[in-house]
Parts: sequence; C-alpha cells; structure tokens
Amino acid sequence: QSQPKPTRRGALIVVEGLDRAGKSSQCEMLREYILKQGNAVKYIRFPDRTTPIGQLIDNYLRGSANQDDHSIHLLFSANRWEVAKSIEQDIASGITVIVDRYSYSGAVYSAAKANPTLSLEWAWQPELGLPRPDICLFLSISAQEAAKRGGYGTERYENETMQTRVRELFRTLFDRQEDIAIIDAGESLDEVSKDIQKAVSDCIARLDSIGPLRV
Ligand code: T5A
Ligand code: NA
Repeated sequence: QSQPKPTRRGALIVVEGLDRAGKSSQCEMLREYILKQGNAVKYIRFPDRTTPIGQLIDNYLRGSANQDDHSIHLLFSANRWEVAKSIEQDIASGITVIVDRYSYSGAVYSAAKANPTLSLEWAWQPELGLPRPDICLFLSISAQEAAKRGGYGTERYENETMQTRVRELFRTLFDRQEDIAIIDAGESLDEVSKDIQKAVSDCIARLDSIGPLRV
C-alpha cells in the first residue's frame, strides 16, 4: 500500500534592516519570486497595525500617544504573539511566510532608547518561544546611502541618534544569532533581489536535505 504523501513545510523568512533599507520593496519582489516557482506564499509585517494592539502601537509611533518604554516594548512583542499560532499553522501546511520586521527590530529599537532598565538582554526575553526563522535577511545600508533615499519621516525613531544606535545594536544582536544573511542593500533593486533569491534558495535547499551528525 502506498504511503500518504507528506506535505513539505513552508519556510519562515524574515527581512530586517534599517529605515529605508528597502525591506517592503524586497518582500514584494521575493513574494513574486516564490510564487513563480509554484510555491504557496504569504506576506506579513510587524507591527501589524490592524489589530487592537497594533492600533495602540500605531498611535505611539505617530506620536499621538505616549507609553512607558517597557510597556510599548511588550505591546510590540504581544503583536507578534497574537499571530504566532497562525504562522506555525501556515508553515506546517506548506505555505512559506515572508515577515517584514520581526523580533530583531523588536529588541533593537527598544534597547536603542538607552533606558537603564531596558537592555538588549531584557528586550529579547519576551521573544523567546516565537517561531524561529529559517533565515533572517538583514538589508544592510550605510547612513549616507539611506539618506539618498529621502529624509527622515515624522514617526518616532526616525532621527539620527536613534538610527545610529539601532545600527550598532543590530550588529551586537546578530553576533549572537544563527541563520542571519547580511545582504548589501545599497545596490539596485534588482541586484539586491538577486542576492536575496540566492540566500533564500540555499536556505530552502538546506530545509530539504538531511543534516550531518555534529559534535
Ligand atoms: N519597531 C518595529 C519597533 O520599535 N519594534 C518592533 O517590534 C517593530 C516590529 C515602524 C517602526 O517600528 C519600529 C521600527 C520602525 O521605526 P515599519 O512600519 O516597518 O516600522 O517601518 P517603515 O517605515 O514602513 O519601513 P521603512 O521606512 O523601514 O522602509 P523599508 O521597508 O525598509 O523600505 P521601502 O521598501 O519602503 O523603501 C524605501 C524607499 O527607498 C526606495 C523605495 O522605492 C522607497 O522609496 N528603495 C530604493 N531606492 C534605490 N535602490 C534600492 N535598492 C531601493 N530599495 C528601496
Ligand atoms: Na517598510
């Protein structure tokens, strides 16, 4: 008797980076690429401003409401936890999920406030237990290159002091994490997209192959 055909799981792909690194543009190009290869794909972004928690975050980012640093941090995290189960279900059912910002932004932006009781270590704790990405693509761009793409917007965090700290903290966090692919985001849209496709293809090939026994 023939065995039931197992469903190949989807991949969890996170795209991270500084402001104007091109995350949303690249997420859309990656979505089309995965779709063309005949795979099911979903795009989600954090913060998800559509939920009740997301609306609190949106008010905070636009400056119409204030929040304690720790409190807003936990809301950003809760905004991920509220969809954690559905991400897991999608992946198990064979859908590849592309995530525009995730726990890495979560930890880094909060820690960049230099609040003495809000370290990077503290900020990372509420993220523990969320689905672990198969790959995190970090779109790396210099401050000068980012500035060419237009000035800072009006939202909280869109200032030089904050962005400089964020840049440093991403580096600190990535030294401690696995499965990070650093992508040079200063190239043209198409060149960046090619680099991302290569990193994602390698990642998916790894998912399909059995790994070696290690020490
Ligand atoms: N935050 C977020 C937290 O504090 N905690 C958290 O847990 C999370 C999840 C909002 C803020 O919230 C913080 C971080 C943020 O400060 P957001 O809504 O994701 O987060 O931020 P956005 O403002 O939407 O995104 P960005 O400004 O960071 O832009 P993107 O998505 O990186 O860039 P994109 O694709 O929109 O492109 C920007 C511009 O550059 C051009 C595009 O056409 C566009 O005009 N561009 C290029 N130009 C030339 N060459 C290229 N290769 C280009 N790629 C893009
Ligand atoms: Na964006």
